[in-house]
Amino acid sequence: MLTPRAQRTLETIDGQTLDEMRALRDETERFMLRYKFGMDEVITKLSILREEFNQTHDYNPIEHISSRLKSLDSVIEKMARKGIEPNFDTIRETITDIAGVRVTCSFVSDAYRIFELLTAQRDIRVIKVKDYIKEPKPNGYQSLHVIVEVPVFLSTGPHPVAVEVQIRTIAMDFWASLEHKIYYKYDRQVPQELLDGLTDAAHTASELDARMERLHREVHGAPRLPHVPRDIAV
Ligand code: 0O2
Repeated sequence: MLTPRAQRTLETIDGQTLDEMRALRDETERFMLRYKFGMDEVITKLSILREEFNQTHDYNPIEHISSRLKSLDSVIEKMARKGIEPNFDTIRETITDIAGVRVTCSFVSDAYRIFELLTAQRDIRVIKVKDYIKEPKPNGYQSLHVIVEVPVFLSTGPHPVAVEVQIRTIAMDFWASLEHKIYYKYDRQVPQELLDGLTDAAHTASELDARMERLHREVHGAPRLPHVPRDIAV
């Protein structure tokens, strides 16, 4: 429902401007849809790996897969924060996390294995890797991030689409979701004591990951996972 002021503003818009607004809306929808398709492709790839592992190796390195498409508001906010030009080409080149997929694994070795299996696929192009497991952020955040490009085949031909994949353990994910909630609860002004507590908890989570993996190996032996052929044929 429009406010009276918005209604009056709308009435002052001439036909040509209205057509331009509609065209912009349609282009924005098409732009966002490509990210959804790219995201769906990556999810399918990961789901296939998960099912195959279950069937063939009787082992499941993936606990959970989730995804999200950045809202238009968040894209605009990031655009403003980065000071980039408001056009689709620049957004495509600069904002590479519009489509996001998160993979939660049981163990750290699984996170790296999934990373290798995904990025070895021939139709995947790795754009950027940020290994916050090897080098955690100062606040303690751990996760393996990779921006991949996948071809989305539309009626107009193939369109490369960037998708951010975050791969982490259950413990890392638990920490990150709590930290995220605290961050927003305090409107980014988190008291130092709480920040210190979070960093400490991140170390505990990391130790837990190491202990759980050691225990797992004691029971099951070193993981008997398949060799990753580079450049897996499609
Ligand atoms: P949301 O809501 O998850 O989308 P860049 O894109 O490279 O210019 P950016 O975005 O800082 O810079 O990249 P980075 O460091 O790879 O972080 C991207 C995403 O990782 C974030 O997206 C978060 O999801 C997650 N992340 C990074 N650092 C932290 C952290 O300290 N705590 C938590 N909880 N998550 C983190 P968004 O866009 O911030 O949020």
